[in-house]
Amino acid sequence: MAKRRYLVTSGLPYSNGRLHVGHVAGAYLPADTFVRYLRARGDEALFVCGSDDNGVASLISARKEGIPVEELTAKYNARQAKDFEGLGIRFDIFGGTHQPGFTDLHNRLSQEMFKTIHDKGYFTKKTTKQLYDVEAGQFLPDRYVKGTCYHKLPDGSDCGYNEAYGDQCESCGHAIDPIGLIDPLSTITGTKPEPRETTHWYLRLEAFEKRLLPWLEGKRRPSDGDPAWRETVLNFTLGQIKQGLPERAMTRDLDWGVPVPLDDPDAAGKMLYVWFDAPIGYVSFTAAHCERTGSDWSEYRRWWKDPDCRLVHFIGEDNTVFHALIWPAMLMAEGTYQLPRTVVANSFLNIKLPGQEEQKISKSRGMAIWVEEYLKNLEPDPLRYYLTAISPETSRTAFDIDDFIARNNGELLNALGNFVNRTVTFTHKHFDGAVPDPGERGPADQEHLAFIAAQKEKITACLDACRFKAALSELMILARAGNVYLDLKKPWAQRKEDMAACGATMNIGVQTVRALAVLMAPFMPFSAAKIAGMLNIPTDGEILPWDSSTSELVAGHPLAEPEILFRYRSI
Ligand code: B3M
Ligand code: ZN
Repeated sequence: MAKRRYLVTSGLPYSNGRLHVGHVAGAYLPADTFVRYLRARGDEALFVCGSDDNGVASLISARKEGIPVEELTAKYNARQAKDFEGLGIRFDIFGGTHQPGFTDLHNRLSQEMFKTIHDKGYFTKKTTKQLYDVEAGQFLPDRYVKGTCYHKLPDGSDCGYNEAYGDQCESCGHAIDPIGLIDPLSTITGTKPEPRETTHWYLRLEAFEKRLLPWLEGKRRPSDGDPAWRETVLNFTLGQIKQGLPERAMTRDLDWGVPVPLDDPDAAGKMLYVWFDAPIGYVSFTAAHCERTGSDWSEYRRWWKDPDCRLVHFIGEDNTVFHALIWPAMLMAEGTYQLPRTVVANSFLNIKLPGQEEQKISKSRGMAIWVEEYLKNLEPDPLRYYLTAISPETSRTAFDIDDFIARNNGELLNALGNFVNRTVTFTHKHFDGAVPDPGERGPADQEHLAFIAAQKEKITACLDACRFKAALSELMILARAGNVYLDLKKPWAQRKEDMAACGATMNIGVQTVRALAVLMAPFMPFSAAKIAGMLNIPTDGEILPWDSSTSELVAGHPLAEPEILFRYRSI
């Protein structure tokens, strides 16, 4: 297959907190797995991420922690980068929309895009009343206002829920216009905000409905080898377009962010909406990467504007509207960029502690499994394995501690680790640590080799379709088949009667281990590298070429000493 070129992004984490397993399962691990697979296949891929520093969420957290917002975002940017490193999630660049060394380029590219869209007439300038917190000295973003819901229920009575947020009422489910809330309160200062007039620039999304609709419809069956988009993403976005896309304000009254680049007194002191500049982070970090690797920053065009490059976004499902509607509309409005080829969205992860009900992850209730904590005690691969095995690809799933331990012991240790270990150990003990002669292969041997090839094809097809959970399950079928094959051939008995037959069995055992090492590398890179070490096979950098999964190690090839792959765990 001809070499392809991909730009892969993971949703930019807000730099106002630590990462938990839900984040990892949503936007980061599947993207890393995909990139590793592409590279193993021989494709060119650039993997870009960085923190989402601007916007009000960082300001509020900085206020809570009592530190300047620059310090807060730098702190969490560094901690998140370390978490990713520890999990083997290897971006080519991890930038930040307001990190030293990135801000200038980021602001310039963001402002350029805003200007272009503005000059093409896709913004409406509008003055409206919004809630202003006098004590905090700022307009209140929707999420930072609470009050009593003003909606009527179907039976005509008032909803009256008094904890409704400025964007949505969690009791009756209706969208809320904060200005209509009864007895509004600022969640920042607890004071009553007052309505004040303010001017903003609204992106006219309706102008793109006619282009977005067929573009998204086409993602049910894309051409050119791209995967079909998930139903959840398509149903949601197409539904939104059918309802009509309202215009959305792309500027904010804030003193932290990317300044609005207009020569208009009404724009003074305003910033771009964080969801306007955040996706441009993907572009500005690409440019920063080009600059840092010796070419010119403007080389980002090769990744963003050349139709040969495939842009793939991995995100959490709550970011769907921004990546599959608003961002493509921004790109259409700007006019010189490629549109995303694929948007892969995952649902959320719940948590189930032993003996307790399944719960939503919640920072405030302390209900989360933090990556930092996990990595203090445990290796990355079992987490990568588990999060892929339960991946919330089509709906919410739960991180169940008992299940995590059961799968570690039952699947990684007993099935995969045990197969690799018994094969390498036996070969050391009885064949001087060299791949035995294949001898004459019988039907069971041929069948097993054909099975390896068939599993490789299945795993490949699943990965091409971004169905990571299914791909991993096919991998484990191969690991179990390895054990079944050895149990059937009984090399420990063969050894006593027919050393050549025993060698033929172990030869196939070793070929299976090799296939597993290559095919598991995108999922569990650390363990794959260990197995590659035991098999003494060369890696191209960290890469085990995908097709080497079915090319045989020759008789006489020396193996290295076995190593422990996975450890038994209990609570
Ligand atoms: N910062 C992540 C979130 O909503 C958000 C992603 C931005 S991607 C351009 O949790
Ligand atoms: Zn309500």
